[in-house]
Amino acid sequence: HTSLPLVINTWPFKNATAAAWNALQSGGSVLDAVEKGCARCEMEQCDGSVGYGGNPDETGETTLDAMIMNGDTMDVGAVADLRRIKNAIGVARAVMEHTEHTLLVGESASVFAENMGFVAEDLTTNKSVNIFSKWLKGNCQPNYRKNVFPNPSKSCGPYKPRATVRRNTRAQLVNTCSHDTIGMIVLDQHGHLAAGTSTNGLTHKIPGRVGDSPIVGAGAYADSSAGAASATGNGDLMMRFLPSYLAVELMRAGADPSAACKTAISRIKRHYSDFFGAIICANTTGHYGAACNKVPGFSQFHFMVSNSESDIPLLKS
Ligand code: SD4
Repeated sequence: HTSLPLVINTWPFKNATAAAWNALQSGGSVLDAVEKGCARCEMEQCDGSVGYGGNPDETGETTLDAMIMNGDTMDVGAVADLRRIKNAIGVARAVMEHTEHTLLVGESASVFAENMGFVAEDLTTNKSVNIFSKWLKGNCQPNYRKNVFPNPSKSCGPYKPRATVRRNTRAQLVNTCSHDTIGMIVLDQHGHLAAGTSTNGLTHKIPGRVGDSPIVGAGAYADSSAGAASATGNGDLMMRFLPSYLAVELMRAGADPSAACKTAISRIKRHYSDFFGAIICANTTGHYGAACNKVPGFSQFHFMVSNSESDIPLLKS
C-alpha cells in the first residue's frame, strides 16, 4: 500500500503522533514507535488523562495503566494500577520483553519497574492535589460505588455497604468519567503492526480499579494478519465487550475499518446506550476508520493520523 507507514492515535495528541512517526523515520520498529508515541503523552500529561499528576483516585493518588502489543508475534506486555513510575508504556514493554508474563499489577508492578531501572517518583502534582482536595471539600460522591453510604461523621469515605439494595446507578458511572487515554496503532511498509495504550484511568476511581486500557482485546489489539484497534472511553463498560478484539476479528472477516469500528461500538450501545467511548481501527493495507458513541455533554471524538500522504499529523473526527 502506497500510503504506508501509518500512525493513528486517539484524541488530538499530535505530538504523540509525531513522536511515533519520527521513531519510524529514524529506523525504529513499530513497537518503538508505539512506545515513543505513548511515552510522549505520558511526559506531556496529555489532557491530564495520560501520565502522572492527573485523575487522582479516591485517596488522591495517580496510578497508571498501559499496554503494548506486537501484532507479528502476539506478544503483549501490560501494567495496571502502576504506582510511582511515570513511564507506564516503557514498563509495559519491559514486561513484554523481559518476562514470560502479560500483565503485572499494583505495587508489585512498581517493584518490577524499579528493578528494571525505572525511576520511582511521586506522581502527585499541584494539579492532582487540587482536583483531589476540591473533591474532598465538595460533595465528595463515592463516584464508582453502588449501594453504599459515606461514613456519616465524614463527608467522604470510608464507604460502607448499604443495607437495602438500591438500583444500580449506571448513569452516575457513565457521567463521572473523564476520557482521554492515548491508544495508538502503527503499521509499517512491511506490514508489521503494533498497538498500545497509556492512561491514568478515571478521576476518583476506587484504589485498585483497572480500566480497559491494559486489557488485551479491550484497550487495544493487534494482529499483523488482520488489523489493529484501540479504544478509549468508559473502560468499566467497554472492557465487558472486548471491542478492540471484536473490531480486529471483523476486519479479518472482511469488514472495512470504519464498519468494524462501528459494529464494535454498537455492540456496547445495545446494553449501555449512553456510554461514552470511541475506537480507532486499521487494517493490514493501511486503511483506517473510527467510531464513537456520541453522548450529550461530552466532547466530540477526534483522532490523529500520519501516513505517507501526510506526514504532518492530521486531525480527524
Ligand atoms: C479507562 N478507558 O481507564 C480509560 C479512560 C479513557 O480516554 O479512555 N480515557 O477507563
